[in-house]
Parts: sequence; C-alpha cells; structure tokens
Amino acid sequence: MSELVTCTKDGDVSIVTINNPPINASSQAVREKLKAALAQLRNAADIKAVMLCCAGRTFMAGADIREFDLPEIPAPDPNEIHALLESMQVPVVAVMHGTVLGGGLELGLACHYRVALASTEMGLPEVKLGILPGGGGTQRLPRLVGFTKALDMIVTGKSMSAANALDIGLVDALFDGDLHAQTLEYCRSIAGSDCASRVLGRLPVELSATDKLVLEERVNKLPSTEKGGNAARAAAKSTEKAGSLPFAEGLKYERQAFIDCRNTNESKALRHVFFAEREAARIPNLPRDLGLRTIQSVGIVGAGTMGTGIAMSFANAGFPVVLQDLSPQTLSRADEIIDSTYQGSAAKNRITPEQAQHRAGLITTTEDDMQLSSCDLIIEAVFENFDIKKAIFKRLGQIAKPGAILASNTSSLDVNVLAQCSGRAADVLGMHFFSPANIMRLLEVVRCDQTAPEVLATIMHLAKRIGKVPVVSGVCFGFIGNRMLEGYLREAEFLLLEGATPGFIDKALEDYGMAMGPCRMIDMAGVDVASKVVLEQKKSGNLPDDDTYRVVVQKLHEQGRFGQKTSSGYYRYEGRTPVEDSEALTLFSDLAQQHGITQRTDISAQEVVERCLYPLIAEGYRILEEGIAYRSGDIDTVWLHGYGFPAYRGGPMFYATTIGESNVVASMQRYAKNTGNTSGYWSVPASLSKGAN
Ligand code: T1G
Repeated sequence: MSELVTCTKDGDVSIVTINNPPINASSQAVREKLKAALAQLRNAADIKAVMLCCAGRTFMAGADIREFDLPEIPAPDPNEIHALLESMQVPVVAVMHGTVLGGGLELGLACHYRVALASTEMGLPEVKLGILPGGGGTQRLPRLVGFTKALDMIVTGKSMSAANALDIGLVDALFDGDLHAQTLEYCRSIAGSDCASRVLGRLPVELSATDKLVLEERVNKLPSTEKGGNAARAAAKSTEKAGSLPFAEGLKYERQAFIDCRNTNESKALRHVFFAEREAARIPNLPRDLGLRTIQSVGIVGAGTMGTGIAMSFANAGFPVVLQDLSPQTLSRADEIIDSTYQGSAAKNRITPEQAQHRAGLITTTEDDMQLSSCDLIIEAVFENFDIKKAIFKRLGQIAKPGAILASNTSSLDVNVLAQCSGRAADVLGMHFFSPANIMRLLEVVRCDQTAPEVLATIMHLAKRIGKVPVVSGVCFGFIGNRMLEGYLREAEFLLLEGATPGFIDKALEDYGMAMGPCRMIDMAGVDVASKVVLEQKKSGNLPDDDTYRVVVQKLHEQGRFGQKTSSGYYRYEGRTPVEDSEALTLFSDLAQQHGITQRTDISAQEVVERCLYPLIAEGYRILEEGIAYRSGDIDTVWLHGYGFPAYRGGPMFYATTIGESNVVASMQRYAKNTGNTSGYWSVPASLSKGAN
C-alpha cells in the first residue's frame, strides 16, 4: 500500500503529498503522518516554501465520516495539525483540485496561501451531515472572506466554483493545466514572505450592524431544531462567535458545538443516509470484473407523461432517444411537453438555450416500433394494463437487437411474466421511475428471477449516469416503495372515516417531516390514478378482503373528485390551494356510517403519525425478510428519494431504530387491540419483534 503522506523536494520547495484514496479523507493515520512530516519540516533550514498537495482525483474532501461514530475523534486532532501549519516559519501553500470539502477546506484555511485548478469546487457541507465545521472553519473563514459570505457557505453547506472562491478571496490564485509546475513557480514567488500576516487566526473579525441583521434574518429562516435545523443553527452560532471570542476560545466553542451536533439523532440519521445511498448502488455477490453491456441509445414505448419524462431523463444525460407511440396525438403532445420543458428550463437559466435545443434534438418521436430495433435499451412505459404490456414484450422480444436490454416501467405488475412474454427473460428487468420522471431521482431497479447479472449491473451503472439513485427490488406487488405505501394510505383513510380531516392528517405528517401529507399527495397524483391501482390490485387478489379497504378513494373517484385536476378531491381547490371541503367531510362521515364506523374527536397528531408510519415500517421488515430488498438502508433510500421522507430522520427503517423497535411493536399491539386486528393490519413481522427483544 503506498505511503499515506510523502515528502519530496524540488530545489528549496518541499512538496508534502497526501495519498489516501478515494477522496483523501482526513483519517487518523493521515493526520499522524502529516503531523510527523510537518514537524520534520519545521526545522528544515534549506526550505523556503511548502506545497501541501493530494494525489488522485481530489484534494482532501473532508474528515473520515466513519470516525464520527467513535467515542472521541482519534488524535491527532485536526486543530493540532492546523496549528502546526500556521506555526511554520516558511509559507505553506494548499494546492487544491477536485472537490475540496469540509475538513479539506479547513486544512487549506490553515495554510498561508491557497491555489487551485480552475475546475475545483470547494465548500463546507458539514450541515448536510447534521454537524458543523469542526476544524476551525467557522472561525477562520469569516476572518478570510468576511462574516456574511462565510455564514452563507457554512449554513447552507453549498459548494462554490474556484472562480467564485477567487472573487471572494478564498483562494489566492487559479491555474489551468499543470497545477504542480505552476504552483512551484508560485511558491518561488512568495518564498521568504512574511507568514505571520497570513495566519488567519490572528486576523480580527467584527460583526457590523448589517452582519447582525443578516445573521438574524438567516437564522429566522432556518427550520426548527426538531425539523432538521439543528446543525445549521449551531453552525450559525459558532460562526457568530468568531466575532466575539478570541480565536482560541472560538475554536474551543466550535469543537464543543461539533461534538454536541455529532451526537444528535439528526446527524446520525444524515450520516446513515450518506452511506446508505452509496451502498444501495452495490449489488451483493456480483463478481467485480463483470462486463457491462454497452448502452448508447435508448428506446421508449409509450409517449405519455412517464414515457416523455423518462425520455428527457436520458436526453439530459446526452443519450439519443427514440420515443414511440401508436397515437399521433400522443406523440405531438409529447413533442409539445419536451419543447416547453426545455424552453422553461432555459428561461430559468437552469440550462442554456443551446443545451435546451440539443437535448430536445436528441429525442425522436415515431409511430414505427421498428425504429426501436437498433436501441441498446428499450423501456416500456405504457399505462398499467397487463395485457397490453404482455403484447408489447412479446413484440419487443422479436424486434429488439440481440443483447438489447428490455425494461418495464410498471409500478406494480409482475415483471417476471413480462420477461417470459419476451422470450428472452435474461435481458429483462423493471425500471420503475417516479413521476415526474425527469425530476425525481429514485429508480427502483426490479430484478426478475432470470435477469442476467450483467443486465442488472449495467442498469445500476446506467442509472447513476442519468443522475438517478438506483435501488434494487425483487418482484412483488408494489416493489419496495408502493408496497410500503399501502399501509400508510390505508390508515390515513381509516382515520378519515374515524373523524380526522384531510388537513389534520396531512399537517400531522408534514409536522413529522414528510414533504407532503397523504391526502394532498393523492390529490396531486390523481384520485383516479390511485383508485385504479386499488381496483387493479383488488382484482388480482393482492389486497385484503375487507369492504372498508380504501373505500374513500374509490368513492371520491366515483363522484368525479379526481383531486387538483378537477379542483376537488380530498380537498376543494382554490387554484392550487387545498381547502377543507364540507362536501368531502360529509362523504367521509356517510361512508363511516355505512360501514358502522364510529367517528371520534380524540384523534391526536401522534396517533396519525404512528398509525400511518408503523404499518409502513412493518412492511419494510417483511420486505427484508422476503429478500425483496438487500438492506434496510436500501429501503430508507427509496423513501428519501421517492416519497419525500425527511432525511434528518434517516428513513423509515432508521427511524424505527431511533425510537426503538420495542416502542413500534408496543404501539402496533395497542392498535391491534383497539381495532381487533381482524384483517391482520397490525400483525408484527417476526424480524421486528426480534429487533424489539
Ligand atoms: N468519509 C468517509 N468516506 C467517504 C467520505 C468521507 N468524508 N466521502 C466519500 N467517502 C467514500 C464514499 O462512501 C465512497 O465509498 C467513496 O468515498 C467515493 O465517494 C472536520 C467534520 C467527495 C463529492 O461531506 O461529498 O470534514 O462507496 O461515491 O460521487 O469539519 O464523496 O466507494 O465504498 O461519493 O465522486 C465533509 C462527503 C466531511 C464530503 C465524491 N466532507 N463526500 O463524490 O464519490 S465532515 C463531505 C462527498 C468534515 C470537518 C468535518 C463525495 C465527493 P465506496 P462517492 P463521488
């Protein structure tokens, strides 16, 4: 294994290089080696400057997040390294490239100078992990770039380009091309310069009246500490201390604030999410050297909302797309949507007009399915009619070129059956996109019984190329997300029958942190769509034989209350604003009466959260028991990226461990007792009971 830290010389310039792939994380071993190297250089008489570099694709991109679960940050502390850098008698130049983040940028701030490749990105993203910069970032950055710019970087966690960094004085020079050679020249130009004036810790920083106003406004806009705002609020306070405490005191305050944040559920959840998202892309037991199939062109069958969104997802990543549909009207509608979407993005400066034109130009619409035959991947995205899908897969099996991958975007139907219809089952799997497909990042990749390993690996790799977060699911009703959603929606409807209003239910779950409550969500997606899924699944025997099951959505559908698109659903709509609707409340109470359900007024927000989330969590445990999902983190990733579950709670499975599986079981047993559990809605899966013991 190559040395973690090496020292070389070029004339009177010492070159210290950190080499800790893949992102040069600041691990304990790196800090130990760096401390030794700098201590040695402190007394070197023949050195006029030091270059601090990193090998590989990036300068240090942060502390090793895995260390945060240890009782203490293992010595040497980053602040010790930073103090050593600042005490060097010759100028130390941080030589930045790649993504200079968190502890990496803090390392650079402790150097006397900072230079960067023009392509470098840099930032302090710690709040995205529920912590704050713990290596002097909240104390040095305001001294270098001023309070308000520092506050914005630290509280938002956003990165900035090297050019912007140069503008605000975060870096001293930008180089293109040979960073090493140009930095060497730069070092010689500053050799012998006074280091003391470059030590940020010695610079004063005063908060002006404007700074204080900006701070107050910024903090007032932050989420509460209970709703994911803890780290950002702590980071703002630590940054403010730079203006009131001596530097050494400020560092101490910052370190304690970092430790306090690190121990919060918010940070543990966000650190879980960081690794879970990355692990979800890994397929267990696949040979490392598995060859992937080449995907250079994509065909899509069905130019409806989903097909058009999927087409844009691929065009956004530069893939030529053939979008096929039998209906000329549908195709011209698709062309309109594609053009208006890209022109809209260009108008909002999200992309340039040239990019908009290029991307739209990558999508070819056609009625002729033979134009699909040259595509490397063909995705079926027609509406959820099994017979039509079966016929399509039979046809695709005949016209697709050998080696082409065939995928279905179905949200719940049995992809194994479609694979059999194709006559080439090894080439078939599911790709369940979430609407709007060109925006939502989650992609459930459905592994069929006969899907070839390299087909699954190819699509997982392709998903990342188009900016999706792929999660593998086995074949079952609803795969991972929609299967867990069933219990959540079932209980929301029962609560409506029992007397809770849509507004009360949605507020309870949105106060918990869900991006949108269940009633608003269905009104937006379409009551008719939701009702058809229930009817389809009842027909296929996938749902309980219970005549109160999802009666509300079916009744709303019968009455033409399709949600936002008809200005009435669970709510009445004034424009896009949902308003409680007495007609809907009457509909709920009439249904309750018909089904002998007694309405009550003592439903609490806590009961809403527990009754909606716990069946969802229990279904997640069953999904793991059945091997439908590889890992609980995969399930969390589905809910974070597909359903607006709050990241600061880590996902439904992580949340169950946070509140304690025994508490989940106890509550489920209480609801089973209260409802009689005749339909088994509150049955506790063995693995959840086991986790509770
Ligand atoms: N610690 C440990 N492992 C890390 C890591 C980190 N900071 N960053 C990445 N990895 C692993 C990752 O799990 C994956 O592993 C591999 O590296 C490639 O990552 C004291 C307290 C740098 C933009 O928040 O944003 O410094 O899956 O797949 O897409 O104040 O990684 O291969 O086994 O993401 O090219 C602050 C987090 C930390 C940056 C590269 N720093 N990392 O993206 O690769 S806190 C961050 C990233 C801190 C100080 C504070 C991205 C990246 P595996 P990847 P990528």
